[in-house]
Amino acid sequence: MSIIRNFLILFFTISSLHSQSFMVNVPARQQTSLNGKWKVIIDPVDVGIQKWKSLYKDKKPKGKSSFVEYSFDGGPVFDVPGDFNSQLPELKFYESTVWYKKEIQIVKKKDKRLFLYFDAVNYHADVYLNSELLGSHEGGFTPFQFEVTDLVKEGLNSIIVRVNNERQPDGVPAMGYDWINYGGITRDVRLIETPKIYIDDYFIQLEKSNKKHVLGYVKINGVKKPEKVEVLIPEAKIKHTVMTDNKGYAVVKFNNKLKLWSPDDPKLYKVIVKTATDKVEENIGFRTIETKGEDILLNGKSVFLKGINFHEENASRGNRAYSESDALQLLTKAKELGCNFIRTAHYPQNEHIVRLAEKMGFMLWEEMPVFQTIQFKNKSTSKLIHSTLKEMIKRDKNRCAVVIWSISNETHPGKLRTNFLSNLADTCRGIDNTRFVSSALHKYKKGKSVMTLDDDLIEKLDVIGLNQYLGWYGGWPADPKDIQWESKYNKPMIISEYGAEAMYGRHGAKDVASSWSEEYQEQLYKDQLTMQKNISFLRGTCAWILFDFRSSLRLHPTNQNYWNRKGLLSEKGYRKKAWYVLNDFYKSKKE
Ligand code: GCB
Repeated sequence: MSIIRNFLILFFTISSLHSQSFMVNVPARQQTSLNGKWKVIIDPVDVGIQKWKSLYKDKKPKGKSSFVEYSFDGGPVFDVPGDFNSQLPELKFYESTVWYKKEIQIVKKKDKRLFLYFDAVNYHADVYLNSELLGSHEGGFTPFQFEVTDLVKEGLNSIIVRVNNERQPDGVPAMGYDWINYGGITRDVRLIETPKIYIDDYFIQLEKSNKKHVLGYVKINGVKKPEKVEVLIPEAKIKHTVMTDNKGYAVVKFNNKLKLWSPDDPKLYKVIVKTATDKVEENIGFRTIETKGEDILLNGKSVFLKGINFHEENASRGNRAYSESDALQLLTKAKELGCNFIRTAHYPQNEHIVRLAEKMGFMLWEEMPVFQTIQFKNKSTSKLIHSTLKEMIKRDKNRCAVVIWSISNETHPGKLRTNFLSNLADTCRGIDNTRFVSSALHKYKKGKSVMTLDDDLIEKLDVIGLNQYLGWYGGWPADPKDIQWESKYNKPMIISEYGAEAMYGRHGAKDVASSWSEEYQEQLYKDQLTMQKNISFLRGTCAWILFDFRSSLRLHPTNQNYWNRKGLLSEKGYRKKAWYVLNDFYKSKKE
């Protein structure tokens, strides 16, 4: 069975077409939402992809002696966007294939182009239009699109998507990760209409370390000769006009004293990008972020990042977060905690979160799903990591709130990994040098009371990220107030994770980890803050984690029951005692 399966996967990988690179700023585009109800077929052994089954053909019986052993009619209907795991009880931990189908009426327009655009599908998507394969996309947290201008029919069209979320050893992430592998069409789906020549991409941000100079580019799709492009910021009276080259590319650069974005004053300007045939607009902020020795400077001023981690999950519903109101719920709690910084662990989260975070005044650490056991030596994994990095940066590079691109989480030090991630850091800077490159590391030399940073990858990072669970995994090696941290790197460090599990409402001994009590977690936060006070190069912390979250790794029947209980809030949003410890600290800590 597995030989046949591997063959089929190979066959489809070779024969399938890839999705196209997507356009930026889709919320601003003329579009028809394809969200809503989609008919589905649950395919636990992935039989629908086999040639003799060809489920995407959506066959109907013809004549008296014919029958078909599947049908989209009469089966379940799922919400899109939405993970499939939470839409039927029997799919709670499901990791295989679900086929989705939606029919749409299309009126073709002569001067327009049409794109089928998926904000994200977890994990592997094969997309069919009227039973023909448009292409495939791998990776659960970034957008992809297909141009369908010449492929759609006048009238009724059918879209079928095979979604498979089976974890793969060579996938990104790979096998073991501490969250629910929510599969499905987890984010918005859109049919986007553009003019023949349209604005495909632009990068409009301040040049690195320069508070007055905007430096970027615009790319126009569909041009055969130079096109005029205007970048307008009406409030600042900016009208910048450039000509593209023959391929539609133009450098954008101008000087202006714009008011700078910061968490205290998250100023955004309406920016309009215009050509003879197309126009898009969105709110963009401007700021600088740089390091100076062990300091982080935002707009030239030293800043401490008061952070929290969260997953893209609505904990009270127990499913993937997908809407603006989900984003608001997460971000409101982070505000109440006193944060100015969020690590959107462990993958690029949806645009609702990123855009709203910027509006509400949070700096963001955005991370690649390169997690622990990733297979760096595998060629296809390497290719996928690089394409995901490009997709992440492409989508969010105009969000000034994003101050850190994190290239990985807790990968095991070694020559291969360090070389790979060093190259990835270079690639990342090559695409966007206006932000920090970081990584959440987890290996350091543990002495009795002296902890020493020691990971070759740090040489390649602007800011050190460190996950350390002193007091939880392995207990405290010494009294927290006596623990010293040493670094030879002369770089700022952010503690990207620390924490402990506690059941909301459970009370017990503050020095017994297995009590799973609020008191133990509360004491751990006090001890961590005592220890952290002595780290001279610490410029930010990111507690793990805002809400309790669902995880298939957490098996204890009474303490966990498939939940990771490290939340400062229970899944219902009730505050545990540790919340108040961190809240007091953030309130008293100057930025
Ligand atoms: C980690 C991981 C995170 C886990 C967390 C934990 O180091 O980065 O994904 O959820 O620890 O709770 O153990």
